[in-house]
Amino acid sequence: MSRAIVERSERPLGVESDNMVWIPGGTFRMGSNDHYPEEAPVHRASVDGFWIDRTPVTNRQFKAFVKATGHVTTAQIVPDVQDYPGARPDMLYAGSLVFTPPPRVIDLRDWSQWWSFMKGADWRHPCGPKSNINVLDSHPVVHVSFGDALAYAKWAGKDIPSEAEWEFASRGGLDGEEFAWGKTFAPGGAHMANTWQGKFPLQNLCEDGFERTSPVTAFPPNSYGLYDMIGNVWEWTSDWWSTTHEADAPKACCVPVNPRGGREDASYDSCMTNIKIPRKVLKGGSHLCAPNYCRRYRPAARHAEPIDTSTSHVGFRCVVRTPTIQP
Ligand SMILES: [Ca+2]
Ligand SMILES: [Ca+2]
Repeated sequence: MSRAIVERSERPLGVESDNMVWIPGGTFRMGSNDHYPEEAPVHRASVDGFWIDRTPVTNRQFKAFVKATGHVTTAQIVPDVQDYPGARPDMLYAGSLVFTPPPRVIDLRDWSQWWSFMKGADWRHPCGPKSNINVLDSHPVVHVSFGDALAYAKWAGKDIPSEAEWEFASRGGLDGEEFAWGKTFAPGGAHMANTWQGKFPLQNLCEDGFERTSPVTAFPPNSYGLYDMIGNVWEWTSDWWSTTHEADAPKACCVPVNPRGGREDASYDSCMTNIKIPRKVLKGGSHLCAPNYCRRYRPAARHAEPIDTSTSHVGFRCVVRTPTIQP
């Protein structure tokens, strides 16, 4: 299982943390033809080797970053009306999207029933102004926009993974498999990731032990030794959103190397005509992914997120692409 893991003996320049894993480069089948249309078509992609954080960035780590830099997150800043033409003035306050189970659901397509833009919700107050992270040091940081994630990465001497890097790492060498751990969602009945059991969004059975986020090593790692690639929190990638993947290359020689996703100007939400915020690709699903609503607890799954948006179920992890030091 650990054949592909190179640890402490070969550390890249500039990386001081032990909490990264070397992912050898390779060619893999990216995407899936068996689920949502945005995951198709399956196509070959190649990535060079890179280091990736073993876990999502935790509250403990983000706290150190904020302490060192004084960084103020997007959720803590009152939005500028010029950036949001047509927005209601009473909605322009500092806050973030918090999952709030509704008393009933009329239409599962209307996510505003369970997402509330809550004043005072931010990374230190994940469930709103009266909540805190006092016992959540080892949980993933949430309520971070793409800019917040990138600022952390730069401070740490790292970067945000591309979608191809993220998906390659999440597969753990199990090329083309449905799940990051193999063919079966819960092998032998064991939960391999923090997802949602029961009928979303009204009934959370918590059979995996967690209603919301979980400590980042609570579930088994994949074959590369990476925790929480699937579930717990969605993770930012640096690629602009595209509604489908490119077609598979006709010949092996033409397989894209280190592909970088779509174009910024094609990433906008076509349903939002007055506000143009580009969108990045999120990967891995979260603790809110449920069989009846969002079966995105798979490496191929992807989701579009505006770069200024933060929520209680989105976090990130970082990569480093510098070569290794030869021992
Ligand atoms: Ca759960
Ligand atoms: Ca995750």
